[in-house]
Amino acid sequence: MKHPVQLNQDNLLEIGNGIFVPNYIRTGNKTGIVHIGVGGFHRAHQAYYLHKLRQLGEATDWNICGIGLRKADRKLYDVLKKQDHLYTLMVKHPNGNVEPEIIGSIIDFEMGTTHPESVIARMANADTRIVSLTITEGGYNFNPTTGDFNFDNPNIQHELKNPQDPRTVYGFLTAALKRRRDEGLSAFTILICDNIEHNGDMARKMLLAFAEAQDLELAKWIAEEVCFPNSMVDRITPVTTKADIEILAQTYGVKDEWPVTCEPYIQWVVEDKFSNGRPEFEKVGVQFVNDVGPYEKMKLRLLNAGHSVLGLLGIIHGHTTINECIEDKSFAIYLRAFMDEEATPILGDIEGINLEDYKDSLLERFGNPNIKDSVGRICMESSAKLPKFLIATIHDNLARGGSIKFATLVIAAWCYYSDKRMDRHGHTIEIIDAMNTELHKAAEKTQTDPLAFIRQESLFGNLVLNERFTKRYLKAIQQIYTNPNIKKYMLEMI
Ligand code: CS2
Repeated sequence: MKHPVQLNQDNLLEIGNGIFVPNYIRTGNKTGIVHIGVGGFHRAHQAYYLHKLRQLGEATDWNICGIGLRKADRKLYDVLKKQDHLYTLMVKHPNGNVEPEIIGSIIDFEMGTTHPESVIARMANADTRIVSLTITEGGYNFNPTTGDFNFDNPNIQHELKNPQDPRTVYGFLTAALKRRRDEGLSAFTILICDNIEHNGDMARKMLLAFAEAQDLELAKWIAEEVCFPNSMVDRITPVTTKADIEILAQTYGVKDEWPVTCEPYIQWVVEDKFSNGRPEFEKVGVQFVNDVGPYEKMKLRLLNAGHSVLGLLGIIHGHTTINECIEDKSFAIYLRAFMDEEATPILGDIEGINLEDYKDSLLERFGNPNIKDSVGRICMESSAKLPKFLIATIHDNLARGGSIKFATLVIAAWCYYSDKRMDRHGHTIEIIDAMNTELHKAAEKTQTDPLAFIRQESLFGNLVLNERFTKRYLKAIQQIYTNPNIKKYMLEMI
């Protein structure tokens, strides 16, 4: 057993005896990318791609400055400051191998909650040419059914009246863009890295709605100058556990308080539309295309929806991880049936992609026994995910007369989960969701009003008015509420 060495710039040489460390100089360089929302995903994906590029001796001016706009970001901010913004990426292979690598592409971090002016100044700095975001599917402040910007949010109201005191991404982005315009600087690109169909177009619409309400002239300038490339991002990144931190210390001798774990697979497909240049990411495998739409849809409706299918059914059954679900044959077969019969028909042909191979690869990735992605992570924030991942597919299939039975059971399971907050054995489930209270309130009415859960219009639109859907849904609700042995109903369908 090695004595663990604290991860920081001074100790890199010593740490580098055992594992890969950055081979490039990290001080005195520009931060060309400002990234809002430095979670595990950003660190396993975009920051990793940039690190690869820097390892090739490229992209010297494109280092990342992380930004935290939530109080909860403070913990990572403190850890990264202590580690000179270095962290370990632990790639977990299906055969049990773990490949740790120290990533150095993030070189600075600012907290908007305590130092808003520093964040605006950083974004408005001439060196900044891209502002990228991973603020989760629920972070964009729009109504999932209408797609309209939510002006009722008190933080948004505050920012509209006090542009000098921003709180959300919208306030910060407009403050920084205004400063750039006033100083005669060119705009930055806004690059969205969250799982939302047409994520760039959506962000453009939201930012313009906000900016128009704040400053019409500025809104016009943003509309003309800022590019919002759509992009599809992909890498499964489970939540870091204590065991990961211990393995890293004991086996590899690295004391890192917050490493990131991920699968070997990585993909990024980006629309090649940038306001102010970009790193040559194609040199490290990023695909630049004219139309990301088909790739986004394929990923959201197969991978992300597939995760939710396993997550919600699995959590009620009592499975704890996604790979445990795949090891359970009935879950694997059910998932494949959902993909083949409900998701694939709405995707059509995608140039250069063999959907059968893609689905095979998803089952393999989900089954990676080393990754141990918890069903809890997948079920987290379902209210922000399901409208985009799964409910959209139900709407599409109702319109085309396609199958809806596999997805409908998942919606009924979601209702049961929100109502009882227990698995089928009666074990408590902790639910993390911005709409937790509303979901619970609606779901607990199910006994007296079986359609109560799907009457939530902002999530389901007008699904409650569709007889074909309600008939299926009522059957599933009746089954699960009589006996939550979910697998029984899954088996009846496959
Ligand atoms: C998952 C995603 O959040 C979820 O429910 O489906 O985080 C998924 O692991 C990533 O999008 C993979 O790229």
